[in-house]
Amino acid sequence: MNWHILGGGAIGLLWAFKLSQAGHQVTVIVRDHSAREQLRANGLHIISAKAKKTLTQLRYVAPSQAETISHLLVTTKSYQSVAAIQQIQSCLEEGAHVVLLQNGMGQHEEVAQLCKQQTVYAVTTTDGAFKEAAARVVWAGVGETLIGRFSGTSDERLFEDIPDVAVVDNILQQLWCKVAINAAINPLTALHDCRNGDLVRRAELRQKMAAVCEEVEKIAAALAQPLFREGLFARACAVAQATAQNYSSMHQDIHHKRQTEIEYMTGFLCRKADDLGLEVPVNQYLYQQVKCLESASDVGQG
Ligand code: KPL
Repeated sequence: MNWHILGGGAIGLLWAFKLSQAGHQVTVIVRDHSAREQLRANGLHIISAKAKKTLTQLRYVAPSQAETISHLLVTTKSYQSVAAIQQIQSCLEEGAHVVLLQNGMGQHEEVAQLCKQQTVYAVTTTDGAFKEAAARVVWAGVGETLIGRFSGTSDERLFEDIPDVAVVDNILQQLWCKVAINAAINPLTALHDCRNGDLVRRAELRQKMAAVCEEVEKIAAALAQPLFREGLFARACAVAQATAQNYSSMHQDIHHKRQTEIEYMTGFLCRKADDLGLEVPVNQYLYQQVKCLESASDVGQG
């Protein structure tokens, strides 16, 4: 297949590597001129526990240089999805496959509205990767990736040739579980400037996380959306414990003065609560506080 990847971050470049290893042709659409030039000049370096590889056969283009697109993988931040797709929309074939591999919820509906002629898929992953430089990606943790159709009619099965990927029928359920965990962990770590593990270790933060989880479960229950059998709080504690030394993605965004994905995590859940007429004061408060942190640190917009 001929894949285009929108977003030259760590996950986008990691997937450029995975798809190309599986024999696909890959073009990465990179907005930033200097990152694009470095990738073209030096190739892409992927460093994992097992191996170091340099890929020189990938193509890197600016959004304005994209050609016809049949398979598009979107790995931008959730809040950039619509604007990024709009930039290349005239290149998207009718019937193309648009795959969203991102944190958060809410952007899938927005993209489905934008891509009515295409089939939209959603993906969640627990792969861990970070960029050491524009053309160097460290694949820190090999995780599991789940993909499922979100809208459209195609029954083409994607990623079957990529290791550690499962095709699922219930991708919405997976997205809900992920967003619930993110809502439990990310805002609290950003506001209290702490590591994930502190949410379990410090009694006052543990209590706050319990309150967040209770509200999120109330929203999910009102939508008949099952979450975790053991309960959201128990699962959130287990995830915070398993990633105790990490700073959450929202903590890192605030630390680096970047826009956060709050609109597509807690914001998404608060909007659902609002539609249902449910009060979720703890989540509303965290949402407002993270927005305040973003404006106080004068974040860059995408
Ligand atoms: O996905 C995460 C994130 O940081 O966005 C968690 C699971 C909270 C791990 O840090």
